[in-house]
Amino acid sequence: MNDLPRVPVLGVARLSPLFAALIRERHELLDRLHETDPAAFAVAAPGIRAVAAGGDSRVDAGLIARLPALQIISVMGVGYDGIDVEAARARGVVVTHTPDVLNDEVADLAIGLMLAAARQLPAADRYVRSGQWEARGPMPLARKMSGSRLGLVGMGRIGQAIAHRAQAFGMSIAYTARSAKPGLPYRFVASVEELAAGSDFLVLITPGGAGTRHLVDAKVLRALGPKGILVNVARGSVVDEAALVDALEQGVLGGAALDVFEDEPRVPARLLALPHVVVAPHIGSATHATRQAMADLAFANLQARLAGQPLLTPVPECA
Ligand code: 8YV
Repeated sequence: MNDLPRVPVLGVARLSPLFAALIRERHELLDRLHETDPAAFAVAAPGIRAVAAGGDSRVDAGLIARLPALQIISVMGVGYDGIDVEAARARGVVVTHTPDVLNDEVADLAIGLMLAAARQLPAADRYVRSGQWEARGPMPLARKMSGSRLGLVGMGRIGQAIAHRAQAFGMSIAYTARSAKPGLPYRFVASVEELAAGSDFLVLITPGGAGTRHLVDAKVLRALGPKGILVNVARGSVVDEAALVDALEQGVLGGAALDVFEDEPRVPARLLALPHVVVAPHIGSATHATRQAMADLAFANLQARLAGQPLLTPVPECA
């Protein structure tokens, strides 16, 4: 594939610099040209063969329609809910993503957020730094995680990696998914609300998109209850964020640890004002090693398509 000709590749918003660097070595990267210079984009569009995106990028039918020579939308991310896969498929454009290479990383973060929320680690850090330890003595007592009940919303590859880790904490594990996964040693529960009612931690690791929008609503949060902790490492769209803020403010829900939000990078001020909320800036896969592995896989998919070779990891709809 080293002898592939250089082609114009359109980069869309939230493209990783690691993926961008790989593209620049072999191709001409037009980074957000459709947004920054519409006149130049109109000239370049007929020649664009590939779109490079991130897991949280948007590529809609309108953009796809303006790219008549497009062959691939390569997403550096496992999630691709921002991509109009139907519009792409209808045009013979394949969509690829980067599953598996980030399973460990996202699962590690989920466990980290569970511990952070249960043991109040960010608050503990603030307690020492602000001098409160010296001034007031010991911090209020926290919650035990080991041996508690974990409910997983989603039992795909990352969900299974989280469950595997949770077993080492002696947690009892139940999950909900579209259907029960045969062969797994975890209890299947058909509804999210029922799962929440029987969980101390409700961890979300399900794809985003229309099918899961606001799956976690006021009723689910009430079922999780005043001692329950919500952890979201999936997509912000899975949770009704306004209902979450209300539930936390009113003590209907015990706490939350969130890596994703409905309108990233904006996080509601009311959420940030709550002491029993732990927040992170969408860092599920954000380590050097994992982001490089994702970039390498996204680039390999792009090159394979341009060379007419089999794709490594097409999204299921394009497989
Ligand atoms: C990153 C993600 O946001 O994989 C995903 O679906 O959300 C994340 O890993 C992103 O894709 C990095 O480019």
